Amino acid sequence: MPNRFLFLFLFVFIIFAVVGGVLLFGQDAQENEQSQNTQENEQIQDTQRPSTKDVMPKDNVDTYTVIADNLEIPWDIAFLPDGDIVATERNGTLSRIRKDGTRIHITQVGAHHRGEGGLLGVAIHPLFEENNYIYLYSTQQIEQGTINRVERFTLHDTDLSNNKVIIDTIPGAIYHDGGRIDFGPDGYLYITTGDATTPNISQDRNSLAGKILRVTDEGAPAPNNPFGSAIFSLGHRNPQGLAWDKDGTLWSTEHGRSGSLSGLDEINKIQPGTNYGWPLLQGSETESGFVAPVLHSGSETWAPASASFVGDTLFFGGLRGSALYGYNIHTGTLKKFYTDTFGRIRTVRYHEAENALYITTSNRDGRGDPLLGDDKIIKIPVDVLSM
Ligand SMILES: [Ca+2]
Repeated sequence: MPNRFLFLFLFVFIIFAVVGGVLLFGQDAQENEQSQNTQENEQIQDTQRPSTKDVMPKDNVDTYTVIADNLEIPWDIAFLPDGDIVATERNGTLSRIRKDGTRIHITQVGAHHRGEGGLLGVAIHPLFEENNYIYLYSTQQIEQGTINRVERFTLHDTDLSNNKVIIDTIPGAIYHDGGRIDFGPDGYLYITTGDATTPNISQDRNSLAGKILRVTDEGAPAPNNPFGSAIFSLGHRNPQGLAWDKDGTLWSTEHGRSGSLSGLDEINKIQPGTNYGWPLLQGSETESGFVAPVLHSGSETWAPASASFVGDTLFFGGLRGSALYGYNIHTGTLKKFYTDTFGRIRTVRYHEAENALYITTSNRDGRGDPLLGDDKIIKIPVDVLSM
């Protein structure tokens, strides 16, 4: 019965095609799917794979304060000079949280909220007290397709106005939209962009995707950028965290590959003009002209999000890892705090005057199990985090 064989052949072919498709294009799965110890993963692991120490801060119950709750996928927060907090939610909500916890709706930013896109990063100008400048990163749907954009506004109390586009048409997609923005110690604005599900674009110096960008507060390429464009570094998959150590060196967290081979999340030390490998090199694979991460997660998946330095420790949120991670850049120790306590953790911002970390949960993004009152902004005193 040749028809039967043909059917069987077609069936097997379709199964292989589907599995192959998931491996190649399962971008969404980075935070979602269970990783497997496949042969390929075993081969790629090496000395850089950390041994994660699980640490529960002493007297866990009293170690934190919920600053705000019932948010929907808070994506980023920033501290205003007067002590208030500005928070973005991915659906476009921008709000201001007073020191007493009162939350005031500023506006609904027109953003294309789909998949990992929407209203993402927020940054406050270092001279906010003089110019009231605030910067927002959002996904937009335009005639040519999905893009990401950084805009500058002025914020007077809860009045947002004077919109100016700083950088436009960063390639966007349903996944891998980058989105973190922050001012560096050099006074320039740094922007992370994802590969927008087109991996090779990260190697293309003519594209803003899969990069870390550096621009002036007006959006022009920073004067001493390596290629005379907005690009600061390249070869990134989906960098999500930006933080500067006390020497002023930039560090970034980045999501590794997804699908059933999920893992190889990275911590990179960022130097101008440097190529971090994606999609040509992964894990600690090396080749002349590329730089491997300082640390990667091996077959584990952290799905690392926003990051902040406290002394020598780079703290970062883990989405899939459902923990607050601390990596000491001098000792090389990686510790996990509050594992499975708050669920998925996205934002981590250090408040120097309070010596506290502010973190946000991301349990309502369709990939977690919302807890009572989710999502939340939570304050953790640094003293309870023993590094
Ligand atoms: Ca890399």
